[in-house]
Amino acid sequence: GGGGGYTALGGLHVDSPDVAYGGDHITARYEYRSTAAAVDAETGRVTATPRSTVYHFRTGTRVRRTGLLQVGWGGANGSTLTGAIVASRSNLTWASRSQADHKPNYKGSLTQAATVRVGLDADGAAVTVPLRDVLPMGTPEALALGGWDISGASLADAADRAGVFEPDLRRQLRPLTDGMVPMRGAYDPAFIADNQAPRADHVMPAEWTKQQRLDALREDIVAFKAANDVEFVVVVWTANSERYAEERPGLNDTADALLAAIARDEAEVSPSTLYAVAAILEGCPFINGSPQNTLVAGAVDLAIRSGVAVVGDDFKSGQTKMKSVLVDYLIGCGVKVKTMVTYNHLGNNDMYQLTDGVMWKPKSAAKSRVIDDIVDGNGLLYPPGTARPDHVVVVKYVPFLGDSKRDVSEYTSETFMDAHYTSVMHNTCLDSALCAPLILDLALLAELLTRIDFTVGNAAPDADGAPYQPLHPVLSVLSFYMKIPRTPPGEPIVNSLARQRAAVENLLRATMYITEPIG
Ligand code: NAI
Ligand code: DG6
Repeated sequence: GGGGGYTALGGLHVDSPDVAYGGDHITARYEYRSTAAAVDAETGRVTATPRSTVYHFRTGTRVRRTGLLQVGWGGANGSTLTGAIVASRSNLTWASRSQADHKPNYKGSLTQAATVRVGLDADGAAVTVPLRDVLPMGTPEALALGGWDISGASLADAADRAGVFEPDLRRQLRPLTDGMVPMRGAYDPAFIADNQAPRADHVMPAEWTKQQRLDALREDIVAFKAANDVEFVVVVWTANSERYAEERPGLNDTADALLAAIARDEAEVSPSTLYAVAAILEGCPFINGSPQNTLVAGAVDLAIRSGVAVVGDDFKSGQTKMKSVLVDYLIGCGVKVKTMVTYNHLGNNDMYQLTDGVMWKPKSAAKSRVIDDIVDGNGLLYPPGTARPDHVVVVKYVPFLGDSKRDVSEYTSETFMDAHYTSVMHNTCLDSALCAPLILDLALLAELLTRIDFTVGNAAPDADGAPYQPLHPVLSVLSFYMKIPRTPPGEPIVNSLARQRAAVENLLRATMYITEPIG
């Protein structure tokens, strides 16, 4: 390519015999080129055989009127995303100490603020389009907003409590968000830290059984849909990190076992699993933004059986995201990472509840398992059976800092002739400003991805080929957003952020037969 590049904002039309724009659908025939690698067990020699698979994609063009139900709506993430969308709907502007006229925006969101390269124009300049323009996608402002919380604070009070937005913005948001009150939460003190008890003033009656709670959550979803005239709802868990629930055969290993466990009021069915089951039974994609095992095998089984999308686990927002870039860079350059010593300190309610050692366990595990495939992919630096990087993860609660998260990381590596190479990084950002755009993307992309179906093979379905099928309910294509990505059974996990981003982009490109390589 030649002269620079620019972003075109007028939409995208693909002019190809392989792409057809119908009334309700866009269909595309896509040739996917890959390579089969056969390794000779004795010599280790690899035989690479290029192969080509034809896919036919079909994307519904009508964006459904969509609602976003956040579990933990009155938390820092929930109130921050809500405030941003409400501010944008009302074109609010606000002042900070350093700037008089901030305008609402969605920086940090892949769908709203990132671009995709389409190709070169006649002058050799690279043309990009907003990622949201590749396929018909919903807008943040059109999302109907709601959710549950165990705290009865309105979204105006919740934003004050979170202390994320500037006071000027919170003052202007108040009349617009004071009437937004979460639905009462399914609270079980056995699953979150005791230090959350003082805020649990808005909960389902303690004597209710799990089945009653599940039924009530399902009724909440139905009522929300009717009240907001929405036809599609995405449910996102952005409530506190819970402890792990016990997993055992007969309790939660299959869909039937899990439903039976709820019916007999088993203590080990967590609140988050109840929300997940309610969402799945109501046909709503469920996204688990925290690290606990909400999506027990039985919940995943239920999702697959019901054909309802699930995404997990734990939003990958800050330090972990950076780790999956930096380690990829170092190892990708042939540098052997030996130690990663990483610290977080912040003072929001999420961190307060993680001071409980039991609740910290799942978070600690999630933060520690984020580079596995990057290390496994370099058997020169890390031969099988040899030591992996020594990875230390420390977090501390520092109330004065509120939502402002400090992340300090030190990576010590070996490079040429074993010279030591040490890299130190310090990031500061509002924890919720890192996370809110991820929740937004997940809601919009879940709506889009459940409008895409496909078939494999040369014959188009309308020419008696195989019928279209939806994407697998475990939406691993959204791994970009998750610390420990969930994948369909047998599918490997990808941790590298670049590869995860490419997966989103490649799927969108494939549905439109855009063949320009990413770069
Ligand atoms: P927060 O503590 O401000 O909000 C959580 C909300 O959940 C609270 O309002 C609480 O009352 C509510 N809640 C607790 N149990 C509930 C239940 N059973 N039903 C309904 N509501 C319930 O926390 P924040 O900062 O908003 O984070 C939310 C979650 O997102 C946490 O689990 C956190 O670990 C996770 N997360 C956050 C990231 C970030 O960058 N901010 C990144 C990765 C994960
Ligand atoms: C303690 O680090 C608080 C956590 O909730 C994190 O803010 C969250 O998990 C994000 O983690 P990370 O590692 O992506 O910054």
